Amino acid sequence: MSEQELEKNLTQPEGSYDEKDIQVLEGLEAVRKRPGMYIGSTGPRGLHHLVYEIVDNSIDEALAGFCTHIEVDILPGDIISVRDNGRGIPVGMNEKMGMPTVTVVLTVLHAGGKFGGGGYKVAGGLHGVGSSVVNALSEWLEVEISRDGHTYAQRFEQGKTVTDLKIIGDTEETGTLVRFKADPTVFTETTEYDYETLQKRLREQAFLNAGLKVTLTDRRDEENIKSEEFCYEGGISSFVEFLNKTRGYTPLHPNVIHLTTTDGESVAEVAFQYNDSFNENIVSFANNMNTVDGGTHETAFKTAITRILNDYARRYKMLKDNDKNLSGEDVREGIMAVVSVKLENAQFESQTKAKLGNTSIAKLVNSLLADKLTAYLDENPAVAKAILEKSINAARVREAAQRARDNARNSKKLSSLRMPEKLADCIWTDPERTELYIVEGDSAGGSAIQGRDRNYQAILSLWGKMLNVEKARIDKVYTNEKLLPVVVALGCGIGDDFDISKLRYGKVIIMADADVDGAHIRTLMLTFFFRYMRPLIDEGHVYIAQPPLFRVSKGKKTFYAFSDEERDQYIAELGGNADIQRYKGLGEMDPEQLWETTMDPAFRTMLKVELEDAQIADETFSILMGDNVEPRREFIEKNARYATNLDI
Ligand code: 28F
Repeated sequence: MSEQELEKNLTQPEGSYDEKDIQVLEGLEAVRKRPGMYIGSTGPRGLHHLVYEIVDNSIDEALAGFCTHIEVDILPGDIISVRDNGRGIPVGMNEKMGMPTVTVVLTVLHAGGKFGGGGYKVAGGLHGVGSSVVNALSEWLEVEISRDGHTYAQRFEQGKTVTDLKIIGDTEETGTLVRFKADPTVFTETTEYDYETLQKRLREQAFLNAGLKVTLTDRRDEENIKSEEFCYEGGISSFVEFLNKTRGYTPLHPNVIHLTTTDGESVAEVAFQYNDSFNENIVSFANNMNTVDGGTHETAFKTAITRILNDYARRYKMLKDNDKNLSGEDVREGIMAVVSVKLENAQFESQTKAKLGNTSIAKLVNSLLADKLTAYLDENPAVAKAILEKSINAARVREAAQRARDNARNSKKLSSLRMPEKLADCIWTDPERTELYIVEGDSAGGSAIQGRDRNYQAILSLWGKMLNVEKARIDKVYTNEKLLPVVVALGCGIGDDFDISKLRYGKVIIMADADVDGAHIRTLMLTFFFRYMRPLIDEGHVYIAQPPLFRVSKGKKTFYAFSDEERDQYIAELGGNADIQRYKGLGEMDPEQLWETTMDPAFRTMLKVELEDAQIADETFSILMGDNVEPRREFIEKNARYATNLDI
């Protein structure tokens, strides 16, 4: 399009406000009035969704086969820049709207937004509908289109067009560049991007789009620019390898099993590789969106793989005729799997739009596995053997755990009739009002028993050798001297037997020393709750007590400090030289001090344990508590910023 043509097209008689402009303004207003409807929230999640919406459009251009590289930059001031080398959003005049197509794409609110279960991006590249939403929620947004020998530019502020589309240069390149600054009056909590959050999402998109190159660069600190490139020819097979590697798992068979099939516009693709852990990890996607709550595709995968592995075990006499079938849980022990489906008119359930509802795709996943997994196992007997030996072993252990549970139940160990001798119970019995402090060691336990309010505070002193549940199986839990008392005291069972309605205390508070040993027991206890009593955490019953680190006193005045900074503040307030007592352990505090500083609800500060992202927790537990050292070292180097100056 020539300059003259462009000029001619853009001039609109002054003041000719017509229904098209009103449509644009009403759309903007709708988004700015209820942003949560379009991006989920205006908190950090919603802020990062702005980036995903723009990147998704580049991904669509890649799906259409025209884009091979997407560059995401975080610029100083938390300005986001996304560039793709696709065809470039068309700049021709859209007659109906009386403005260039690119302006329509960026300012007209399209029906069926992402959260309305928007359509599937078919190979033709039905581009996502999020650009106009991002534009509306940005303080400013600039777009540069390279195509037809020119580079065109246009600027918007809070979604309103503030410049005409104009040619700013000539180029042989093609592509789209979008730069935007999130509107701080909308994102009032924060407009600061989290590098790891973007890294996780962009890496995921690179895995899901084999061969697509995605780069992420953080330029916020000019002295320390960080850049990473994600490009995986192996697609979701590489994804499975990555997930096993980052959790420090050792694969049970050398190659990832990768199966795919298409039926018209629908695609079903699975990749999985078993590992030496006892955990089940299945990550599923529909149209490249992570279906955290699963859905028909994931359920179909689980059902099919259980049936096919049982069939194989029977056919090859690995299960005798009178053996019971392997359960879904047995078959999925140690599985690392990615299920990715693409379909038109994807229907998402659950308020977070993270559960796929289409039943048609279940048939496709089922037939994919029935045909191709069976064939694969027949052709790779060594792999089949490795997998089935693990599943059959898991079944044996499950049966042993069942027996241990039954025995435990029969021997009344688990029944609530007899509480552990180490439990100093409280008087009230209403879980809404009672608390259980789980305390490491008898001395701290003693102080807590004396210092507590016995009406509603029960104390369980832990003792004996702790079990690292990450490396153990469920039957070991029933016979572990440190964990069994916790299970009995809480009263709600573990694993499949867990029943939150039987919980005997409303708050379960882990109170351990502020040193490395305390951190260790805290992590082990949290791992135990995470693996065997997950609703306890999900429903917000688990807390971590925060004992003071220092006692600062001078004359009659005494303060308790919970950090180095607080200590120094108190010293200054007391005019310099004060007596400082550093608490090495809870046992050093007398009961009154322990009550005043750590147990009195009127004064104490406690951390409520919430699993913002179960996947991150799962990965963290596996790395920290698992067998392999390498991933743990990487994790600590990456995360433990103060590991060096721990004064042990
Ligand atoms: C950094 C963000 O948004 N890239 C995009 C394209 C390419 C086309 C397109 C987009 C309106 C409804 C047609 C070009 N040539 N990156 C991006 N690249 N949108 S968004 O078309 C949208 C038009 O459908 C494109 C031919 N067909 C499509």
